[in-house]
Amino acid sequence: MKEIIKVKGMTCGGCRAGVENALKRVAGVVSVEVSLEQAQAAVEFDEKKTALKELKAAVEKAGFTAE
Ligand SMILES: [Cu+2]
Repeated sequence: MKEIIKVKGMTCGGCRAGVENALKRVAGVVSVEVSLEQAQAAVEFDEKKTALKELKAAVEKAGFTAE
């Protein structure tokens, strides 16, 4: 399935890459597209292996706010 996560706190390409890498490291994530301009991450994942809650936790752990 695919979900859009609102990400607060990204200010540059480094932040964008940080969020992207944090999400890609989560088992079950198929693809990640992070937009700095739109302050969001589009994540495609296998819902049998992970959940939206876990994806948001990964973003938070990377130092950003996920909504
Ligand atoms: Cu940055």
